[in-house]
Amino acid sequence: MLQKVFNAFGITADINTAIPFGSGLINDTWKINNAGKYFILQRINHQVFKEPGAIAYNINITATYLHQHYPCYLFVMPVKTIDGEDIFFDDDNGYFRLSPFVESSHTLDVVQQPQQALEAARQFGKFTKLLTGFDANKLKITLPDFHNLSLRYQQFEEALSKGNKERIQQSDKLINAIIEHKYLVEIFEKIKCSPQFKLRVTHHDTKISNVLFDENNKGMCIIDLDTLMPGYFISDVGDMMRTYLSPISEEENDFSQIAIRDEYFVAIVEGYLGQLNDELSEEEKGHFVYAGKFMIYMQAIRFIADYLNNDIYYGSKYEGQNYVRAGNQLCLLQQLEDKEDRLQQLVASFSANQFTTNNL
Ligand code: GN1
Ligand code: MG
Repeated sequence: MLQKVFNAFGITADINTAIPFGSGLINDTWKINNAGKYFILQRINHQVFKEPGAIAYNINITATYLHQHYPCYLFVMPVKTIDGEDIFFDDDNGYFRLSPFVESSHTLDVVQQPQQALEAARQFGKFTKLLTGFDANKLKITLPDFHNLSLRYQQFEEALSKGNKERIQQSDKLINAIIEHKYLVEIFEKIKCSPQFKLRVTHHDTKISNVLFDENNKGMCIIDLDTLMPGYFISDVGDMMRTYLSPISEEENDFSQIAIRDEYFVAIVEGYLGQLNDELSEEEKGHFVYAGKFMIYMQAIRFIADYLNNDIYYGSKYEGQNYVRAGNQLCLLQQLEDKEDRLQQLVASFSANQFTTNNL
């Protein structure tokens, strides 16, 4: 499968040098050693991203803007094919994109120190901040309604009426927990109508493995711009909370290990507001903890809906994997709710004492 792709990008290395890389659920990723130069090759999941050209378009227009206004900003630009295309399309195997592997960079799969969360939050905040002068509406929508919680809830209801009957019966506890938290959808509905909430350039997938770190463990830049779209800050802050706060991931089935680590929350606040404190409205900052609840809840809905629909989206490596993931996320949501007031106070006091840093 990869030989044609290698040829298209002018990679002369043996295709066996392509090593599967990372742990993403949607795209396939390989690391390639082409005569000592490293690249990251990705096959874009065309079932999910119906218009891969839109991803390339978004990358090109943001790169152009950043290059003009912030020439020192490290932006990992994909490599073109020999024919000058952004993406290689192969009838049999789909869409492929190649990026240089940034020398002396590394990625992390798990957040193990608050400092790593701080660096990551700073990088995601910085990216949105540098693009505040760029009209987010120029971006193409690569995944329609990706973080539209109202629609996700409807999809969950649809799964309840049309999904696997046996699984529906067996999931009643989780289903009820989702229904009991519907107030989170109502808050989202208000956000969508509020002039206090702005649509900005938003990454929409802020997990730690989408940040490049240098040898001194400083954040260098962010990667994986597939879901770069106009969005609300709650998407980026929320997914950081969802994936950095707990010591264990969405895959863990021993829920007793799930916890909200305050010091990681503080790191996210400091990193993100350190960049965007002046840009976010008071109303937005007042929803900082909501951001985490929003993303965790949405992920729980997506996992349980997928389970009820026989795992057609996320797939599963063992029976009940998406059920476990949904339960895990609901447990995390409960823990965040338990600490909500205190965490939101931390945001208020940080925000009041902090000015946005100018050290770009
Ligand atoms: C998917 O493929 P990956 O792991 O980067 C998903 C995210 C979810 C995540 C959960 C396009 O991301 O929204 O948060 O799984 N991406 C898409 O692990 O659906
Ligand atoms: Mg991704």
